[in-house]
Amino acid sequence: MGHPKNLPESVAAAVMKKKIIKDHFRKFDQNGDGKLSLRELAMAFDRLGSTAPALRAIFAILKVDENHDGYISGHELDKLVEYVVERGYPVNDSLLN
Ligand SMILES: [Ca+2]
Ligand SMILES: [Ca+2]
Repeated sequence: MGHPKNLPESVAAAVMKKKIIKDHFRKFDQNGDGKLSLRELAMAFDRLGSTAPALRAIFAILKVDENHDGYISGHELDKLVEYVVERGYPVNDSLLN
């Protein structure tokens, strides 16, 4: 069996990680329209350390753009966060700067 004592801590860490990622992407909404364009996404992925940010942005939009408007907005952003977590990008406090 695992270590139940550690569970709350890891859950908290996962929540914090998602919050950092979400804040990170929100920061890259540079024209402030509440949506992430392909270009804004690419810049955000670049900052995350992606080796092919433009390509990654396209994949991300294909994966999470539910209303097919070509932008990430609303709860699509939460799906984007899940996608980024799955990809396993290194997420740490340096993204907050
Ligand atoms: Ca925008
Ligand atoms: Ca959309």
